[in-house]
Amino acid sequence: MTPRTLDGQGLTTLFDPDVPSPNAVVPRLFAHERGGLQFMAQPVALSTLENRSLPYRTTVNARGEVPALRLDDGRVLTEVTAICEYFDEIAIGGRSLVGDTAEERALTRMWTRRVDLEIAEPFVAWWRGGDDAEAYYRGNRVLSPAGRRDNRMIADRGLNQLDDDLSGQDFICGGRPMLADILLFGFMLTMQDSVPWVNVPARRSVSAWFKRMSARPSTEKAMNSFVGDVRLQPA
Ligand SMILES: N[C@@H](CCC(=O)N[C@@H](CS)C(=O)NCC(=O)O)C(=O)O
Repeated sequence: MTPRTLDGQGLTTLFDPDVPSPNAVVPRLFAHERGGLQFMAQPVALSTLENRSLPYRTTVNARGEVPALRLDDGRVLTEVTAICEYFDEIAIGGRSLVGDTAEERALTRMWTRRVDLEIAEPFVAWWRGGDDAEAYYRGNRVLSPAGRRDNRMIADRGLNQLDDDLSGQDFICGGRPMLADILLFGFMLTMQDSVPWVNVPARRSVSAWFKRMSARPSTEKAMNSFVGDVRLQPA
């Protein structure tokens, strides 16, 4: 991967928003934790919905969402878990954050899917069901105000379950932070002010895990967008 231009043509380019949105922070955290990566980064003004503009939708992501990773052959990867797994495979050196064996990879994917479906997606959908979200998206997303209460109950239930699952262990898949931790933490970190019920002291294991993740150097770094020629040393 040799960077050649800044316009994202012929390079592996991450389209990264100008603000720390939940989905965008996930590959950022992952890249900082994983290291051994080199790519270009091009900012997208999420704050003014540049991601919904015709040029972005026709040249980068027809779904109008961020982040997106354009590969050097021109194909575009979206879905943060796919981007993270791609980073994991192309990284040089360091240690996989998905797993070193078939069993570890399967367990990481199981937990990643659980925390995404049972917690992250529902609490973001709860926020998206409110008036602030309706005003922000200006009709660019199908929101579900009618399902707001259900989404909160689904996420609360998922968090209660995770509180039990995390009891007696430091991270979701065991001894070190993996993709599942990074996905859920990225969402909780960026949404904690907008969704105040997502991290409460009463869920002691989740709250201790959140503190543990917050203390990692990658957390502060991930609040800033990647820009230009990004080179990360193996972690
Ligand atoms: N399933 C997608 C979701 C991407 C997504 O919803 N991104 C949000 C940012 S957190 C976005 O683009 N929001 C602005 C919009 O929908 O206009 C993924 O995994 O990447």
